[in-house]
Amino acid sequence: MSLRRIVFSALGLPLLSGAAMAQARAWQLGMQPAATPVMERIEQFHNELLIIITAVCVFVAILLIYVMLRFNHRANPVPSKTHHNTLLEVAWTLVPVIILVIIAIPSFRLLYFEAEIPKPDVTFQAIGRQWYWTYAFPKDGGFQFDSTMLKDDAAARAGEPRLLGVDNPVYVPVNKVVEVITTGSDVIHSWAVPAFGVKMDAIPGRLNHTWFKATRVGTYYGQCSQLCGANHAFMPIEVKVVTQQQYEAWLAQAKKKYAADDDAVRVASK
Ligand SMILES: [Cu+2]
Repeated sequence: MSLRRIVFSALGLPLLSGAAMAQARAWQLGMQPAATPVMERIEQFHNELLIIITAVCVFVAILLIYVMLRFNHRANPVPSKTHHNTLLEVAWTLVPVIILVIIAIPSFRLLYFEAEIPKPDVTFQAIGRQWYWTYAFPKDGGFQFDSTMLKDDAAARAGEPRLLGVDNPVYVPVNKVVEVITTGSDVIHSWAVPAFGVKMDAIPGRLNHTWFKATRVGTYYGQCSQLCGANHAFMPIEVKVVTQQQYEAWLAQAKKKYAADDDAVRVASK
């Protein structure tokens, strides 16, 4: 591994300048580069929290060191019998409350931003199964297909990362609001793509909604994030973010390729 790669990875910088390849990297510190407005805000909130936490830690450390030096047995042989100080007690109750409120306000703002789905341009379903994903496009053509992990040798041949590449990735257009409806067909799974800031449980008998708007063309990887059985670690997610024209071309061929596979979905979407 080159020094440049180690340094870039440690700083969390993408090595590729053009199309993004979003996946975990060796020596990575921090999160994958954000590729959606939601993830950008998560990252910003995370950084703001780090500042607050660091300030609190430094303050408490300074207090501790002061107490250890100023009031140890040698420096202060006769301790005072002071107890109760109303001002101090009110202060050390109120100040943490104020800090928590300062954290809560942007936190709730972010939660609402994630939860309120803008009008979607594209909607697909991600159906978790033991142990692969099925993607359904009930609005854009009424087809569905399975997306299973590539074996090591097939991944190497296809130039896909090991344990993350799939046979049939899901395609979405860039800069468009994509709504993802998740559900499970057997046990609880979770559809999660770190660079999108998306992690939504896929629960049998229930439809969960989430969304993302990828702002950069590229390939984004994720994994099932809910322990779902023996092959939980081997049902990766691969999302190709492409231009609108490329998406429409994919849609046209996907309709032909997959529509005949499942009559039930075709009927349900009519
Ligand atoms: Cu799973």
